This record gives sequence, C-alpha cells and structure tokens, in this order.
Amino acid sequence: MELVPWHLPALPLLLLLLLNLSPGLALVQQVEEGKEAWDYVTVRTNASMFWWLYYAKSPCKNFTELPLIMWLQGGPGGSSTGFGNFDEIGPLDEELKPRKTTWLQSASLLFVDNPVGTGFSFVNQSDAYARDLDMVASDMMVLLKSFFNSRPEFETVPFYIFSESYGGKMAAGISRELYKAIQNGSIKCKFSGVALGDSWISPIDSVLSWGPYLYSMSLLDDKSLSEVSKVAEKIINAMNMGLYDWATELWGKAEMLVEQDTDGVNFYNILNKSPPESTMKSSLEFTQRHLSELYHRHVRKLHQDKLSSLMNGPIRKKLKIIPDFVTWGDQSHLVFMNMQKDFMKPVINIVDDMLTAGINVTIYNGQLDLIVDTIGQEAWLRKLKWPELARFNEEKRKPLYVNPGSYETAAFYKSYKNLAFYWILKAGHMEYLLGYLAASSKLRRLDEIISEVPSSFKPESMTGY
Ligand SMILES: *[C@@H]1O[C@H](CO)[C@@H](O)[C@H](O)[C@H]1NC(C)=O
Ligand SMILES: *[C@@H]1O[C@H](CO)[C@@H](O)[C@H](O)[C@H]1NC(C)=O
Ligand SMILES: *[C@@H]1O[C@H](CO)[C@@H](O)[C@H](O)[C@H]1NC(C)=O
Ligand SMILES: *[C@@H]1O[C@H](CO)[C@@H](O)[C@H](O)[C@H]1NC(C)=O
Ligand SMILES: CC(=O)N[C@H]1CO[C@H](CO)[C@@H](O)[C@@H]1O
Repeated sequence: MELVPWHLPALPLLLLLLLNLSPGLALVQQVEEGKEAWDYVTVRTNASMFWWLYYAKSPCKNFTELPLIMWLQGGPGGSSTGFGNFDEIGPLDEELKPRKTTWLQSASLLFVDNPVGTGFSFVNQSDAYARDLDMVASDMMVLLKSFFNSRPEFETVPFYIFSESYGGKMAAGISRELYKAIQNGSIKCKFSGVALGDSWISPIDSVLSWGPYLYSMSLLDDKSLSEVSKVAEKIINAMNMGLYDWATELWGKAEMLVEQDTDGVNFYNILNKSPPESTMKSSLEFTQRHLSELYHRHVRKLHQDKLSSLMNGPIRKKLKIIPDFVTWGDQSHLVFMNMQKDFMKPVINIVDDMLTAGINVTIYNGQLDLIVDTIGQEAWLRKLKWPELARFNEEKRKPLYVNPGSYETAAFYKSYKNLAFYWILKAGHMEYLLGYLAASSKLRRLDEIISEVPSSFKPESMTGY
C-alpha cells in the first residue's frame, strides 16, 4: 500500500461536523491486525443476533478518546457485518485489502446483523422473525444492553447510530427506545446522536416524489408521469384504509412501472441503469411476486455472490463461532418478507419524538438517489411538528467544498439546534464516492467529505458514467 502523505484521517467531513471534531493531519498507516471482538446475543427465544466490533485505530488517540459508531444496513435483511463492513466503511475491503477510507481511524465501529435472520444472525423457528419496528427495536435493546454490560469500556464513549436506507427507519425506532432505556437506567451508554442516510422515514413521500423528480430529469414524459402518479395515489388510499400489505404491493407496482417507463433507471442512482436480472432470482421461493421483485431490487444487491463467498468462506473460518446450520445471508429473504406490513408505515412521529427529546438528528441524502430521493425527504421534513422547525427552515444553507480552497461544491448543509441536514451532490443512494471519482479525476480527497465509500463497488454502477 502506498503512503499518501497529504492524506487526512478518512473520517468524512460530515462525520467530523456531526461529532464536532476537527480534522488533524496524519499519515495513512498500514492497517495491522486490529483489536476486534464479536459474539452472538440471544435476543429472544430462538432468535440470536450477531455483532462485530472493531476498536478505533488512530495513530494519535486511544479508542477511549474516540466515539463508537453502530452501523445499520438497510433492506431489511442487508448485513452490516458483510456489506457495511467490507463494502463501505470497515477496515478491509472484499479482497481483504486495507481500505484507505475506513472510518476506523476516527471511531470504533460496531456492525450488527439486524433484524434477526440477517447476515450471520439467525432464528431457529420460522415464527421468530421480527415483524415490525417495535420488535426490531426491542431486540436491539437486548443486544445493546448485553454489549455495554460486557464492554464497560464503551459506556462513557460517545455512541452514535449511523444508518442507510431501511436502516434509517430502524435507527429511528432504535434511538427512541435507547433514549428511554438510558433514562430508566436499564442501559448505560453515552448516546450522542443518530445519522439517517437516504432513509426510508416516510415511504409515501418518497414514492410521491419519484414522478416529479424523474420528469424533471427527462426520464418520464407527461403520459408516464400521470401513470406513476396514479399508482402513488392508490398507495395513499391503501394506507388511509390501513391496508399496509396492499400498500406494499402497490409500491412494488410503482417500481415496476418506473422501471418500464424509464428503460430501467437504477433506483440507487438515476444516472445509471439497472443491471440485468441476476440468475439467483429463481433460486428463492417466493409466493408473492411483488415481494420477490422488491427483495431482489433492495436486498439481493447487498448480497452479491462475491461477498457471500467471502462471508461463508474465510470470514466464518476466522470468526469460529458461527453455528454449522447458519449460512450468511440465507434467511435474509424471510427477514424481508416478515416485515412486509411495516414497509410503508412512516416514522415521522418518531423523528419528532427524537427531536423533542433533544437527541441529535443528522439527515443526509444523495442528489442522484431515486428510491429515497431528496425531495421526498424534504416533503416529510415539512410535516414535523417539532416547534423549532420554522427556525430551522429560516436558516441559510451553507455550501461545503471538496477540500478547503476548492471551487467544487460537494454538498450543502443546514443545522439548527439538534437537527442537521446535508444535501450531498453527485451522490446516489450508497455509491456516493464513485460518482465523484468517475466524474472528475481532479477530485482526489472526497473520502473526507462523503459518508459512505464502497471501495469495490459493482461494475453496474460504473457503466453509467
Ligand atoms: C438454535 O438451534 C441450535 C441447534 O439446534 C441450538 O444449539 C441453539 O441453542 C438454538 N438457539 C436458540 C436461541 O434456540
Ligand atoms: C486506552 O484506554 C484503555 C481504557 O482506559 C486503557 O486500558 C489502555 O491502557 C489505554 N491504552 C493506551 C495506549 O493508552
Ligand atoms: C426501560 O425502557 C426500556 C425501553 O423502553 C424498556 O424496554 C424497559 O422495560 C424499561 N425498563 C424499566 C425497568 O422500566
Ligand atoms: C449534540 O451535538 C452537539 C454538537 O456536536 C453536542 O455538543 C451535544 O452534546 C450533543 N447532544 C447530545 C444530547 O448528545
Ligand atoms: C427449532 C428450535 O430450536 N426451537 C426451540 C425454540 O425454543 C424453545 C424454548 O427454548 C425450544 O424448546 C425449541 O426447541
């Protein structure tokens, strides 16, 4: 690995701002075998959750002087210990080579395969899967309680929850419960904030904004715009009648319609096209086609064959504690299906509760994401009842640059009291950095700015540029 003398610690600026740290200069170091720990926690009868912790590795600071970040993947059913760890922010990439942009230089990282059944987590009985957000949150309380009890060195370290996509919805539910659990003394930790990245907070506001967004980007015409809008209206009706299964089915329909009318726009970056359907599709048994479609679009993507071979090969060998009957990723489609009634339910009220409780909430969204597009996020933000919202709205947005002295705008940023919002430019749902790198070779240090950096990402996301 090359030494890059000007390289700053790879903590993105967004994170620095959130954590209120200032970037200091340091050399990139060879990543040595760092201090790690992992274990299972039985969170309910027949339900076990897997976590994997990496202690922060900073050249100048002890881990106790740096925060602890729990990373929650989306899906539901996407594995944090796999995808988030090896494809986004962990110390090693899928080739087991050191990642220059790992967050580990600035924080300890806790990856949890959540809900149960995700990644290396497992259920023993088919009725033990989580079926709604309350269950997801209460399972996580059991895990966190056990984690902080067994690792008291982290009780006094600032603890943040970072999330992506559906992980953001879970992060909201989990944060609210964690806040209560700390209040009543059942969990001891220094909870300091939650970050919601391209998060599924108000699904209907996302779906409603797809049409106008795609239309403004030349990806729909008047005729197709009205078709997409009609399905979105049907989803509202279904939700108003409390028919959440039906709303989920219509969501699947809306996606299919968008896919047809846009000639296969990629839901994670509108400048790309969807890859051709994977052959894995037929290997899973789904009775409901719309769920199968949704699963393949939103979870299979996080479980490519290469990652799967890594997790079920060298990684399980290293971890030693994975039971023989558990295959990484094997239960993820059941995790997804069991949550089907929960998909379309909004959690704006939970964000309100968090804001009112004084929890730091940071929202960040990629400009090119479709599934959770930024105008949809702004739409639910307007629905908050938080009394400080008007003041937040009045604040003037500030630009952030690629690096100090740079002309290139990387993002806009606004914050008031405990709410912050980042508009990340040229970024998709998760392959934030790729867009930049492909767009301009001049932009070398984006790892300091952008929050998620999947290093070995996906041939399909490269082709669009
Ligand atoms: C799950 O099943 C395995 C093997 O049958 C058993 O060893 C384990 O204790 C069970 N776990 C739970 C949580 O029931
Ligand atoms: C880091 O902090 C831990 C816990 O306080 C302590 O045991 C350890 O000795 C410290 N390590 C260094 C290198 O200071
Ligand atoms: C404390 O709050 C948590 C989270 O709401 C809850 O699960 C737990 O039962 C509460 N414990 C007590 C002792 O009230
Ligand atoms: C929220 O963030 C601010 C600024 O980073 C920090 O000073 C404050 O302690 C945080 N609040 C909580 C409740 O953690
Ligand atoms: C399949 C399986 O292991 N089921 C277990 C679920 O939990 C109950 C109570 O602990 C056990 O009796 C079952 O064997």
